[in-house]
Amino acid sequence: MLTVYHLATSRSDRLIWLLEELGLDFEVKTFERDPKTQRAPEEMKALHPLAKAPMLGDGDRILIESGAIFEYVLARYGDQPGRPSLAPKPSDPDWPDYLQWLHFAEGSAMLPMLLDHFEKAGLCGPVGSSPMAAMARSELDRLFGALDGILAQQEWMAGPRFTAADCMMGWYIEMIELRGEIAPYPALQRYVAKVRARPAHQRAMARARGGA
Ligand SMILES: N[C@@H](CCC(=O)N[C@@H](CS)C(=O)NCC(=O)O)C(=O)O
Repeated sequence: MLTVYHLATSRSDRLIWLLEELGLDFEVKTFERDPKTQRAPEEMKALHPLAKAPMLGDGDRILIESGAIFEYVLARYGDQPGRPSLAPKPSDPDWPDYLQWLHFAEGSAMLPMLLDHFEKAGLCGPVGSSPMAAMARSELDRLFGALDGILAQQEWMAGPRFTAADCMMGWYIEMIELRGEIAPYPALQRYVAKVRARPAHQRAMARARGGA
């Protein structure tokens, strides 16, 4: 049985979503953030010294790092009869974009969003005073505009069909909406609506928020 060690209100939403899309059996063990630091609680350190969410438990292995966990799940459990194929094959014309967006989500997209978040939370000195603020903002504006342009041309991140790259990037694009910054981007708005209409996404969010 696969176990998602899930930190409430975190990136681990997207792993629960992937497993729901694949129709796999799994359990979710939810941890609350430390109320003072907002960091992962001590109990997660007992599972993995880096205490990062998501963590995936499979037998006696515990893995961290979303992109690696996605590749692991898709390679080991994804390509089986009766399961939707969410990872294009290298011979598929969508494969390069799939691979790029699967890893872009954590490799590049998160950093400016986190910098902006920490800056707004006052962790970089008085709000608006850090040179990082302008850098993060201009990077985010460029990124949101680019994603909007891409999704104005195609249905999903890698092309015409939904792939695991949409679980990685879809969570990020939902963050744009949750931050109240999606209004200038009509294609991103349409994309979020499509993501939220997916039954697997709805089941996943119910589980991530504490349902079964
Ligand atoms: N790139 C990593 C980032 C992991 C990460 O920083 N996760 C956050 C949750 S959104 C976390 O565990 N924060 C708690 C902490 O660092 O103490 C991944 O995608 O798995």
